[in-house]
Amino acid sequence: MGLEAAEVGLCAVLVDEAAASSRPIPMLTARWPEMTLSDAYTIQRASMARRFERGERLVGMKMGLTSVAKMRQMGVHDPIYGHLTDAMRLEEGGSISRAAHCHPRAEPEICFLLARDLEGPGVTPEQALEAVGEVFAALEIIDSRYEDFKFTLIDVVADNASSSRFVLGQGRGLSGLEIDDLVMTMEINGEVVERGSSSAIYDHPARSLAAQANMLAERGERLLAGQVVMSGGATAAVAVKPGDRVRAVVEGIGAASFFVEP
Ligand code: OOG
Ligand code: MG
Repeated sequence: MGLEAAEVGLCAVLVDEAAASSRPIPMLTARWPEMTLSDAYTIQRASMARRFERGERLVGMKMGLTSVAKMRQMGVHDPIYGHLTDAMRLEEGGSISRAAHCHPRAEPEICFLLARDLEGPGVTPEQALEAVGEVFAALEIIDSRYEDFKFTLIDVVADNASSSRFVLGQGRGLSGLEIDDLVMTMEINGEVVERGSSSAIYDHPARSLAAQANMLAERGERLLAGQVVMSGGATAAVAVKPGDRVRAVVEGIGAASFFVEP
């Protein structure tokens, strides 16, 4: 049992309009308790289709809830994915407006740029790494469209995994770099607010990338050369406020930063 096509369409409008207006909405499952996880991914795609109609372009994907820190913080214990568009990309050092968000939070991540297509099922972390052109220290700005930043697994999937913006630092190749246990920190206004290791990202960020390819295969889709994939927050996310300068540093890779307009 799941939702009718018209209900899927309505849910896509609700999350899309909540994002566009920065006005949080009640969880969709409160109104549609029969919604399935498959419905939620269909809603996610329908909401993305609305963005594409407005001229946004798909530039990649993101994994979420791949670390224990994030699962604990959100009370949701299964990895999920979302879509990233060109409009979500913030240039390194760029600024966001607090008013354009519901309740923004930042989290330190590692991002991959694919040099080759990656198609599941059955992609291993080793195969995933072979498709990578560059890695980046990254920050994700998540902004759940649900009231109080509270959701179930199904709700957060329908809401494109809380995706709002993402920032990439300088990229580098993988040669001479092991990414399984790099120190990752997040600073706000020069103070370290979170510290972790890249091993927190699904045991290994490459395992997250492989999982992204394998999850897409369930819908007959694949990752394409030129796309980016955010592997998931290594630590809990932290709320940001006007005037904050946020910076993530990943050992051996680099740093990414953004600013919240005062
Ligand atoms: C869901 C998205 C999680 C991550 O990196 O774990 C995510 C959320 O926490 O709102 O992006
Ligand atoms: Mg994230």
